[in-house]
Amino acid sequence: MHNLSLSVMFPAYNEEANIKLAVLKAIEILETITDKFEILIVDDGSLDKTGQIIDALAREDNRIVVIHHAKNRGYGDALWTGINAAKNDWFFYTDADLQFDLNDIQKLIRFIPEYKAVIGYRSPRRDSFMRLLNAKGWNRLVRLLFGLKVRDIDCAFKIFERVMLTGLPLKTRGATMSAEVLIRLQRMGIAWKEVPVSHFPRLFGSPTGAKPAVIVRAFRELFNLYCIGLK
Ligand SMILES: Nc1nc2c(ncn2[C@@H]2O[C@H](COP(=O)(O)OP(=O)(O)O)[C@@H](O)[C@H]2O)c(=O)[nH]1
Ligand SMILES: [Mg+2]
Repeated sequence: MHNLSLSVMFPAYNEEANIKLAVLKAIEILETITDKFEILIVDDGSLDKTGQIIDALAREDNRIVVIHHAKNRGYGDALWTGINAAKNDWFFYTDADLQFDLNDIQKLIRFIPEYKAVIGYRSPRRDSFMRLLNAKGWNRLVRLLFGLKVRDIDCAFKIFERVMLTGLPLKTRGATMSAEVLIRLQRMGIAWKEVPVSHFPRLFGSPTGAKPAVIVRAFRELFNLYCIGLK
């Protein structure tokens, strides 16, 4: 599928130890897949050298687009910035921390355009026991409140038809956005395909997904969503 029109996005927050390799690997793999791709990196107010590193990468390669948030605004907000800046037909996003193998994108692409969304699930997920426990609780809660049936809500390895995403009236801007996207698609009757993807322990930098502030915001946004009945 060498004419696949693809936008690949990395949200990045303090990933100076990972981002360059993540992007260079992505380019190497994407070049074998399609002639029409762009890479968007949204630097969400990083305090380390992430911003400088990605600016330098973008200067060398015009397929790389960099967006900086002046301050840290959160995972979902960075994702939303990326979704709206993307120009190609299919929007794929993943993490900038090298916990995924971008080669697995092939496993997702196989199911488009038949499916408008193809989403990975980490099999097995290589995170700490506590993270796995938290994730299990979170998945159960979202299923209970919204009836969302999906194996791994927060797996950052998903591809969507871009215009379908830009059309969603998303209310959340924190980590809950991953859940909100899927809840809305499920309610719209959009079928997706779930595909197992490899996952690796984080070797450099530190995870922020389990920071208390991130968790508190996620619960607040989830309950707000529940209260408004997701309109
Ligand atoms: N935009 C944005 N990205 C973030 C933030 N925190 C983490 N990230 C990025 O999101 C991805 C996953 O973060 P990580 O902390 O590894 O979460 P985990 O894999 O769930 O433990 C990485 O690419 C991070 O750079 C944030 O506050 N804003
Ligand atoms: Mg991670």
